[in-house]
Amino acid sequence: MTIDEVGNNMPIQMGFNGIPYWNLEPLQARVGETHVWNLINNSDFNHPFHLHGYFFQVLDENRIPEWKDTIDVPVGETVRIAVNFEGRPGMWMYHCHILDHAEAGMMGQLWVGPEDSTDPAPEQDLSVLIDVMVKEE
Ligand SMILES: [Cu+2]
Repeated sequence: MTIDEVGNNMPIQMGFNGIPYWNLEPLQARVGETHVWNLINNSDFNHPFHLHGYFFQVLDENRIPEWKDTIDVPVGETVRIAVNFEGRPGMWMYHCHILDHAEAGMMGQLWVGPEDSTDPAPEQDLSVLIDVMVKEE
C-alpha cells in the first residue's frame, strides 16, 4: 500500500499506492487478525498517518512502547506499525491527518470482517504493505 502524489498538475492529487481514495479499494482484515503495515514515505511531504477504530503499536526498538492512533511518517522514512483487530467489525477509515492531503486523495477505507467461527483458523498473511511514494509519470 502506498501513500502517493498523483499527477503533475495543480491541484495536486495524493493517495495510497498511487491511488486517490475515490478509486481505492478497501483494505481487508478480520477480527482476530494482527497486521503489520509498513508506511513508506517516498513523497516530498511528511504524512501523519491516522487510523480510525483501532490503536496500533509502532515497531521500533528506539521508541517507548505506547498505543497510538496517529504516527508521523517523515519524508523518506519507513514506519512499521502493528495493529490488532480485536473487535468492532465494520468499515473504518485511515487517512493522512493533514486535511489538505486527505482532501487531495490521501484517504482509504479498511473493511474488518467478523471473526469466522465456522472455519478452522486459517494460515494467513498477517502483513499488509503500505508504502508511500511519488507516482512516476
Ligand atoms: Cu499528508
